[in-house]
Amino acid sequence: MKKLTKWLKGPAPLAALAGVAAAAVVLSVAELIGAFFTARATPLIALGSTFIDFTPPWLKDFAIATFGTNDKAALFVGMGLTIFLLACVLGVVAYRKWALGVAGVLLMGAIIVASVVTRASVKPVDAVPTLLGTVAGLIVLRLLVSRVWRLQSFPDAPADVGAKAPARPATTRRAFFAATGLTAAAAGVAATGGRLLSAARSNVAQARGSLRLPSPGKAAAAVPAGVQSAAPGVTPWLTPNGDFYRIDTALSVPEINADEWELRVHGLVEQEVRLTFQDLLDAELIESHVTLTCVSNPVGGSLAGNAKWLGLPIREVLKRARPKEGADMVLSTSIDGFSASTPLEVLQDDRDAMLAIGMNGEPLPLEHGYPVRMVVPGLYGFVSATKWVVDLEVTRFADSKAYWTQRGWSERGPIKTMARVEVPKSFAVVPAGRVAIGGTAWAQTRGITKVEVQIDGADWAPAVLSEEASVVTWRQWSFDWDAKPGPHYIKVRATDGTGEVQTEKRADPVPDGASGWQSVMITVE
Ligand SMILES: Nc1nc2c(c(=O)[nH]1)N[C@H]1C(S)=C(S)[C@@H](COP(=O)(O)O)O[C@H]1N2
Ligand SMILES: [Mo]
Repeated sequence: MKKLTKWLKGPAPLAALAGVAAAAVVLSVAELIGAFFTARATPLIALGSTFIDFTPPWLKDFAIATFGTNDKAALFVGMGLTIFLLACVLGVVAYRKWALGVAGVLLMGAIIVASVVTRASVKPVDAVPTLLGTVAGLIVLRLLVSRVWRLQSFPDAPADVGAKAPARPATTRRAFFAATGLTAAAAGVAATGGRLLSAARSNVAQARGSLRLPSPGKAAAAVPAGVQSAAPGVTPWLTPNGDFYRIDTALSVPEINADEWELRVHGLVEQEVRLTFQDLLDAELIESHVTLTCVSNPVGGSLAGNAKWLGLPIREVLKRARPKEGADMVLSTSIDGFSASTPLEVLQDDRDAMLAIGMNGEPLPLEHGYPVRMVVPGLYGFVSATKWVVDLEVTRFADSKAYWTQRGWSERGPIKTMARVEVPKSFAVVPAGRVAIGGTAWAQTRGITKVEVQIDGADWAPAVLSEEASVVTWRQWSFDWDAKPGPHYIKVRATDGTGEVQTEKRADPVPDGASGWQSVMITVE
């Protein structure tokens, strides 16, 4: 305790504060200058993205289970804390031994530069914001630390390196705090300015807003009336774009000019093909409702969404490229380096896998892949739904591994049959009498032919199925229940179009999707 008080009264907290102010300068100067460079090349985004790339499957799963789609916010908070602590340490080190402090800052700068230049589609000049930020941070660190050296209250402070002895004009704590405060304020202004500047310089959102989608050559099959569950409170059958789950590794949403977008189709093909956005607009497009599902979705989870997609069947593109004998996979890659391995035959059969440009009648939202993404019925997104797609390589599973496969997930990802209870919610308290139970089930490409409900371990009873729009969309259900007071357990399971009952066997999302029956506990009063 005594030690702590002594430490607090000493120079260390001031030096740590100097370190934090210097770190703020590094980041904010880089942010400001970064407005003129690739967005994904600013230190925080590049470091965070690199961290994500090194994330093992269990940690990704833990992050999604704990923070859901706020996992990115959680990452930023974690990074902020880490940087804060490192900055404190570097400040103290710089105070004690300036040369060591400089070495530490340069090392940090080098790490950030390495993480910037190794990002996909980032040019070496994109290191400039970080380099200038590091220089500015060093200057500020020097200015602030030298003030701590010159505080009279610390007579045993290290010598002011580089200053001509005995020039050590005294300064006051007040002057130190004023200088630090000023630095922090300037960093705040620079960071905000950088944000505003990059927002103003980006016109991709604007271009998307004024883009008019062509009408499809083949319209989507009519959606029958009655696809919606009869139970009130079940999610809408068609997911609005704003509510559609978002899962990706992109800390900063890639901004691609549709005019500059180009897809290269190459690898084991007779004919390399290049497609522009205009080629897509001019092509014979199709529209179709498809339910997307994330492999990380836990039993009963909400990482699934159903939308009407507009796009070009990938089959047509592959026809032009003519895959060679022996090819069995297409590796699709996005502008930011994510990749997915999709079986070649799945992209050639009649399930209408597509290069999508429209979602529910609008151009793709930026965070859902603008201007072009893949949509493949029946496969989890991690092996099929590449957003911001720019490259299709026809290859073989034996020769290439996709992003998540390199990180311990499966190389293929057919969607498992799943039924979910949405009302009543887990741990809900409901009045006795008639209770409407309801939810959604899916088994894309096989379809759902039965959903059954089991209450408190009694016999399985069939639920009422809502209309089926197609085998590649989810299907809703409802179940009327005469609820008696007390605690109750509701279980649900689905049967797919092949007659197979959803497995009871519990599996974690890693490596190829969660399985098991959802069980919901509720209380009836
Ligand atoms: N470029 C890119 N595309 C991606 C991903 C990604 O991380 N980067 N994630 C995939 C995963 S895991 C899923 S589940 C779907 C989610 O699509 P959505 O965000 O539009 O719902 O996108 C897929 N496409
Ligand atoms: Mo996913």
